[in-house]
Amino acid sequence: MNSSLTSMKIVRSTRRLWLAQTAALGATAYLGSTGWGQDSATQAAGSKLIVRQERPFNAEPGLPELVKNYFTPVEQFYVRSHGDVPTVDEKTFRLKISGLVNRELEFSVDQLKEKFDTHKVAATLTCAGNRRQEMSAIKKVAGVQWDAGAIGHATWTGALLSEVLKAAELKPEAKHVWFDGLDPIKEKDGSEAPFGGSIPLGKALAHEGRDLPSLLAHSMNDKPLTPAHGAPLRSLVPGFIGARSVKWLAKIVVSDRSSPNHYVAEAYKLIQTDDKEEVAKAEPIYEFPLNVAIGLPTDGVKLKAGRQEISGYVLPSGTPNSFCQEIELSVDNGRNWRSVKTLASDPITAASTFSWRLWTANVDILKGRQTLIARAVDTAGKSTPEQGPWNLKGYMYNAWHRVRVEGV
Ligand SMILES: Nc1nc2c(c(=O)[nH]1)N[C@H]1C(S)=C(S)[C@@H](COP(=O)(O)O)O[C@H]1N2
Ligand SMILES: [Mo]
Repeated sequence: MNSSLTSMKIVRSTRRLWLAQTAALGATAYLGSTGWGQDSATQAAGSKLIVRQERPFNAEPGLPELVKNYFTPVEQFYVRSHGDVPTVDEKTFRLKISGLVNRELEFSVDQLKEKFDTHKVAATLTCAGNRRQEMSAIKKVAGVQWDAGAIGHATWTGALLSEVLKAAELKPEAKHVWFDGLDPIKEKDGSEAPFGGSIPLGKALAHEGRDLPSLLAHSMNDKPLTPAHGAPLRSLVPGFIGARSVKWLAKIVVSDRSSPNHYVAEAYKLIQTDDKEEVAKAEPIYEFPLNVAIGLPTDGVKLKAGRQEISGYVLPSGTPNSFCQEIELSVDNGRNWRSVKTLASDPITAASTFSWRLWTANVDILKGRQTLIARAVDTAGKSTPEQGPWNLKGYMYNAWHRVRVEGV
């Protein structure tokens, strides 16, 4: 393994001749949207998710199950979709790369596997709307009302985005990389557009040090992506909000600016009102923030007074070089705090920079009502705030996580 790479290189490709060929742009692989396709229905039936919205399908695991596994099984991995799962025929599917490149390229998934080295990265994916329920309790926020389960940790396997971009030969004006999915989303005005993401070029090319490489991933937890999670191909951008990891990825455009797609140019911004000027001025959200949550017990439960095991997750921020320094837990609504250790079994390596850690603590639950609180501090000096702050779309909520329980 090349030690400068923080991902694990699995396969060394020997076929390099393809660079001499220029790909011709062929027919689109999009076969239309069938809504509840058979695969997604089967997946939903076999899954262990709390459905927040049937259509489009949005679901998250129960928190006690979520915090049991360092690698989240796919049946327990949250699904966040803005439209229906598109039906994609892998035989005709092509990823096309265009824009500020000297060579427009196009690949089937098999060609991507043949022509580029295969890398595996462990990374946590989390929705910017994770914990929106709590922000909504401050002041109602529209959108999927997520508890703290719109997060999951997996391994992702595929080609390095940086290598694919290099093969396309970037022009000097290149500054951003756009991703377009194959799921057409109906806008209020009746028009249809695919879900899209966008990341700065620096992030797209990152492949060394503390910044993990972005992937064009075809597998999750060593199995081909399921339809709900973006089969046959998605971008996977470690450290960035889930919205930048575009599912059913069929088109990459290199540009001098960020994508004009609604989900970059308007949605996924921290705003207080939907005033057009305010929205236009705000920057798209990229990195996710430091976050900590209690998974067990859950809010509102009764549990036996006495010694109890509490467990949860902590997510470092997506800023390279900042790590979670301390998790603190209070069982008396914030009067007393104690430090909590993450599980030693969770690997803490360069290759897991943007990965969550799980933690447990044994605490004494008293008879009667009490509030458990978790908070965290990182090496960049950032801490999870006591409250809010609130924003119109309910993004990036990382305030102290409070769980009210009753000891009996
Ligand atoms: N094409 C497409 N990609 C998408 C989305 C989508 O609706 N369409 N949702 C995004 C959002 S907001 C998140 S949080 C993640 C969720 O990925 P998952 O469903 O695999 O957990 O996918 C992202 N990629
Ligand atoms: Mo999301």
